Amino acid sequence: MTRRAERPPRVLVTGFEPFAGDDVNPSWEICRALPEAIGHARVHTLRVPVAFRDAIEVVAAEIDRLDPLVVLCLGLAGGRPALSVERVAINVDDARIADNAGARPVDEPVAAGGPAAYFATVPVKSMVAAMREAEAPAVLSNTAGTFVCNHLLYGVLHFLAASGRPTRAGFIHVPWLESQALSRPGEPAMALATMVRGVEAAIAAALEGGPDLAASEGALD
Ligand code: PCA
Repeated sequence: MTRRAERPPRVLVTGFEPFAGDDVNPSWEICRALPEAIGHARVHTLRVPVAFRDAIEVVAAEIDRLDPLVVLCLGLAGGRPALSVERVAINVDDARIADNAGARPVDEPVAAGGPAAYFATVPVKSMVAAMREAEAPAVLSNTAGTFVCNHLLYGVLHFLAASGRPTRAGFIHVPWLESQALSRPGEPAMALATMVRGVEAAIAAALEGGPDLAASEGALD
């Protein structure tokens, strides 16, 4: 009798194309710098358009193709000083600027009739702790904003809930790259190597599974 070799688990990591006039997006630069494997999992990366609807469609199609254990989406949050693991996605699009396809929805639901919010299904506090352990400044964030990043996290969680897949999904917002901060004096930035180290540690923690760490990361504001 021949035994079929166990297929290694997969992790899908997505990054966004540049937007808002920038020529680089650190979220995709991180994807490009990740190793081919983290622990036992093979790493697959995907570059996602900064476009409402399309962003969800391309990631959902890749989830269907790969059947990953974990999906981790990355996006830029210029002005934040640390890697921010998002706890929640809300069912609203409220765009301050147009997306790369020219769409600028105001107070539209991501999914009509969907729940008001979804919690990320990765262990967010374990991920924050793992990133700090790897000496990458990290925080837990309670808002992913109301632009394409929140839209994508909500859409992926909504898609996974409907599909019944056990895939866990989460989102990390990242700061400006140091090169981007040169033209933005006083703005916080982080070296690409630090971001990559932190994201690798977060992925390893997300792949471990198990219950989340019961440590307070609460905020008063
Ligand atoms: N950041 C934007 C969308 C793409 C990106 O990298 C956001 O935070 O919504």
